[in-house]
Formats: sequence, structure tokens, C-alpha cells
Amino acid sequence: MKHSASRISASRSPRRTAAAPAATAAAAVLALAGLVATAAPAASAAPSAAPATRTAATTTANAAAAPDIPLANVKAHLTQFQSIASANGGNRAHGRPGYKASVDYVRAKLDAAGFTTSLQQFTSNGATGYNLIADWPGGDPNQVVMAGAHLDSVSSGAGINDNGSGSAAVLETALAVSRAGYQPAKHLRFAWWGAEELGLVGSKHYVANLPSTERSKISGYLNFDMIGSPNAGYFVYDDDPVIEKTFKDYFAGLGVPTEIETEGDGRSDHAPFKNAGVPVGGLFTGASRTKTSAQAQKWGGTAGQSFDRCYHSSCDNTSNINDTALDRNSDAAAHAVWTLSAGTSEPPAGDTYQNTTDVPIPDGGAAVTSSVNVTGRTGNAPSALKVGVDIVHTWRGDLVVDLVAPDGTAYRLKNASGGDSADNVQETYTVDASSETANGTWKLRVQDTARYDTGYINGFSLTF
Ligand code: DTR
Ligand code: CA
Ligand code: ZN
Ligand code: ZN
Repeated sequence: MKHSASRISASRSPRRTAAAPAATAAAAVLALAGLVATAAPAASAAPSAAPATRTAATTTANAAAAPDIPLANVKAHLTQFQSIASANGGNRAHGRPGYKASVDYVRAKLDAAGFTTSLQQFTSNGATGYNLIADWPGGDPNQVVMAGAHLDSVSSGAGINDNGSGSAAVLETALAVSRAGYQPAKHLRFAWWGAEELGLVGSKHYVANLPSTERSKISGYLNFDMIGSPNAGYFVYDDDPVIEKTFKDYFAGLGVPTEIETEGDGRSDHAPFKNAGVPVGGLFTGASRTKTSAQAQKWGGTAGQSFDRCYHSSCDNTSNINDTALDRNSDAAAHAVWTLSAGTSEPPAGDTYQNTTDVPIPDGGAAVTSSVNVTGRTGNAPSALKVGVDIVHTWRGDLVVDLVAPDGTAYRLKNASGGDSADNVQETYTVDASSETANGTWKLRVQDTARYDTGYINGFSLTF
């Protein structure tokens, strides 16, 4: 939905007003279009340097809904992994024939489904290891959403929950993308890691060998390691807030409470991505830790028992799976892939000037700005100037947003609205700027008028 902004005198932003209309989420307009002038460095009260770790590109309220992931399909892959282990010494461990057979199985499915697959080799403990990478053709190559799982098991067993469950869910999500002919705005990449059990060797090798220019294109990495534990808990990684919220909202929609995954950051393949500044998230149903009675109350299962009694054991076979947990987590994985890759809608025709430098917004503090320098135009700005706003911020009701013309005239785009507890402002506003000279420095001014929710300006664009 488009909003028209009204010209205001440069007055102090109103406090939270419950009556103020809440902004409705719509597709943000920040994609490049036609002529894009280079943005002036943000002239703002706050430093304009992007935070050390980026936050996943914002989600879009009107993202297409992910299809249901058929549990039967996921379990069929687990059956295959079990057969592979049984035919290869009882495991699918790094350096053993069962691992490469697992890679060949997954790759064949992906090739048949139209993915561009590649094998990345590495050596660990004197044996050759393989990462399987699958790119889904299309999408913005500068915005890559990745989903991954380690495909190797320990040598003591078939590794069906650890981590056939994650591998099968990621595979079936990729196949669902193919079946749907899904063409998201962002590029999709899926990965199956080798030698995770030896210390995240495969994923570390991938990240270490990825040029920094390629690394910075990954808007989010989603990790799925043990998502079908028999005595399941529902844990969400507490890393990137946008990814975390995407998962938590999904489970909330199912009426399933979740907890933050607290077994430590370095415990799976998201760690190398996180250490490289890539936004990460993921799901986990628990390993050797014991389910508490409070957790059994909310999730069912058995208190005083570990989430997976067969963790790293020979009994981690196809009987060692909780179907409900595996189904829910597979559907949550697909939901996150669809939602985080939907991207933004096509920008309007015209000349677009944008600034995508992140500008942190002080919590309950002074206003900050993001600027664009408009040059080379003649006359005044149009009566329907398109203002693309992308702000990543929890509880957006705290925010007041203005467009400030080169002469200092402020146009109110969004009032504070205390009751609007939704996150992020991804809007296209239409401003009658016909009384303003087009050339000059235009600013997006944002103020967080209440404490305890934080965020930053992710991008700002003007289309003439
Ligand atoms: N390291 C994983 C299992 C594991 C243990 N704690 C966590 C936390 C988050 C994800 C995975 C794990 C393995 O044994 O493969
Ligand atoms: Ca399902
Ligand atoms: Zn393991
Ligand atoms: Zn694992």
C-alpha cells in the first residue's frame, strides 16, 4: 500500500500516539533501477559505518508462502541415508565410502531438479572431504540466501538424526523450490558440509576460501543440525534478529513455544559464517542435554531424559526420529527460505538515487539521517516523488520518519504509533515535492522515540 506524506514544519516528532495510523508493511523499494547515482556518505548524528555483523536483509511482508514439505519425502531421504550406511560399514563418516555415497545421492537429486551443483574438495585427517554446493539459477547474485546442513555422521553410526535430519530437510526444501519453480528476488544457495564432526572442517574450508566480496553477498546463512531428536525440544539460534524472528514467528503460528539455543555458538556449521560477519540462524531439537520437566510440560516428551539418547551412537538410525519435530522443522526451514529470499518488489521506472549504508538509530535518542545527493536534474522535484524506506527495527511504533528536502523542509512519512509492535519499516511513500528544487542533498530522518527496541536504517531511496 502506498502512503502519501504531508509537508510539516520542522517540529519535534510527536510522542507515541496510539491514534496515529500504523504503517502497513508493503514491499520496500530499494532495488537498483536504471540510473542510480552514487549515494553521498550518510550525513548523520550517528556513525554511518555498518555494524560489524550485518543483519540479514529484511523480509517482505508480502512474501509468497512456502509450500508444505511432505514429511514422507524427508523420511524417504533418511531411509536412503540408512541404506547407504548399512551398505558401507555402518556409517557415513568423513573419509569413509558412506559419506561420498551420501554426497552422490543428494547431488543426483539436485541435478535432476535443475540445480547447478559443485563439489568442493578438502583434506582432513589425511582423507578427502567434500562440500556439496547447489545454486538455484536466478535471483540477485548480490543477495544470496544460504541454507545448509552437515551430511557426515560420526563413525559409530548412520547419523540419521545427526545429521541426516538436517540434510534431508534442506534437500527437500531445495526440491520444493524446484517443484514450485520459485523465482525469489534473492539468489538461493544450498550446502551440505563434510567433516562437521571433525570440527566444522568443511564449512570452515568453504568460508575461508570464499572471497570477501562473495562473502558479503550472503544476506543470511540458515543452519539445520539435528532437527528430529526423539525427545525433541524446539530451539532457535539466537543470532541474527531477523532470522530468529522468522523462525519464532513460524512456530508461534503453530502454537509451538520455542527456546533460544544455548549450547554455545561454536557447535555447528553456522559458526564460520558468523565469525565472518554473515547473519546466521538455525534450528535445533537437542542432543545429549536432558529435557527439564518445564520443557516436557510445554513440548511433551520425557523429562529427565536427553533430547537424543542416541547422540553419536550406533542407535542413531531411522528409529531415532521424532516425526512431528522433523516435519515442523522441515516446514520451518522452507518458510524461512521463502520469506528471507522474497526480497523487494521491482522499483518504479525512473531515476533512482539510493543510500544503503546502515545507520544505527539511537534507542530513545536523537534523530539520525541517511542522505542521497541528487545532481544533474533540472527544475523541481515531482509531485509524486517515490521514497523507498527500509528500516530494520523491532517495535516500529517507536519510530518517527521524515523526508527532509535540500532546503530543510520536512515531510512526515511515518508518525510514532505506540501500539504498532510489528518490526521493520519497509515502505514506499509518495511525496508531493513539487515545491522543492530537485538537486541537492535529501535526507531520511529517523528518530526512535521510546526505549528498549533498537534497529538501524538499512536503506533509503528516491525515485524521480
Ligand atoms: N555439534 C553438533 C550437535 C550440536 C551440539 N550442540 C549444538 C547446538 C547447535 C547445533 C548443533 C549442536 C553435532 O554433533 O553435529
Ligand atoms: Ca510438512
Ligand atoms: Zn554430531
Ligand atoms: Zn550434527
